[in-house]
Amino acid sequence: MINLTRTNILGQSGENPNDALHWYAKAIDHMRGLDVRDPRSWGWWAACHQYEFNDPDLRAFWEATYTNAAGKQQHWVTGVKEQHDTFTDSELPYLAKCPHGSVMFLAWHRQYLLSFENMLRSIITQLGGPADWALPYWDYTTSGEANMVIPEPFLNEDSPLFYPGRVGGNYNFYKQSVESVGQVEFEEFSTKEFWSPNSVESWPHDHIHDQVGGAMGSLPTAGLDPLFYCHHANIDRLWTFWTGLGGIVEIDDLPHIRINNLSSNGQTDKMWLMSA
Ligand SMILES: [Cu+2]
Repeated sequence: MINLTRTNILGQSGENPNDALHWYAKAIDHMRGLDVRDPRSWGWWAACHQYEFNDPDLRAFWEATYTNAAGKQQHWVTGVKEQHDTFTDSELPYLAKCPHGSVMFLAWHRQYLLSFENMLRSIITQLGGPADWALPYWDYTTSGEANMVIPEPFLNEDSPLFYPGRVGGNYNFYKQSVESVGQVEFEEFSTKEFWSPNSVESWPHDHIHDQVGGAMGSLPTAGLDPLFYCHHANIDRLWTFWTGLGGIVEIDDLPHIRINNLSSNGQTDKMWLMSA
């Protein structure tokens, strides 16, 4: 069995083939060239989370361009048409599934990241990368000041890790983030009655989204920014920490409708597994 370990992006330049970040960038570069309806494309995974092609401001992120290695302007996501023409009816059940503000927030993103990571690993091994590749995480909580800004490799406009329109800033999240990983009941730790302060979803999750800004600042575009997946890898890591702290899990009194929604809404890993 292969051991898969997610690594901290701190100290990874993206230039060193021994770094997870290096192969992350290579996979992104490969995925960008594929049509949004291809489950191996960058756009598909962003759309799996959420999408919106009608609003002109949001659409601009889906239509952002970059200069490819040959010096030609190319779209990050190709194949975006009108809102109702982009995907077929059989594809729609797998898209726009992010359950923010619900008790499924952490679990859904955990499976989403795992499936995304498996997909990228299959691309990375095809590109000659390591068979034990795992998603690197952005630890703005415990790595000190250097990780509380947008990490350097993501700022290089020539890198596939770049995405236009980020606002930047300095996120002094250490104290608040660690405070949120406490011994509280799961729903309180996770969402605390939908977005109120001091749940892992509102702080640091939402604050990182808002303060990075650009595509990361809106739900229907967040998955377009390569930093998004490193952010969520850290949120998933906080959940693991919380579990290790002996977090109290009481699921008996959860409304059944939420659990039922998970399967009846098509929020299964069928498509993700098929595509991995
Ligand atoms: Cu989400």
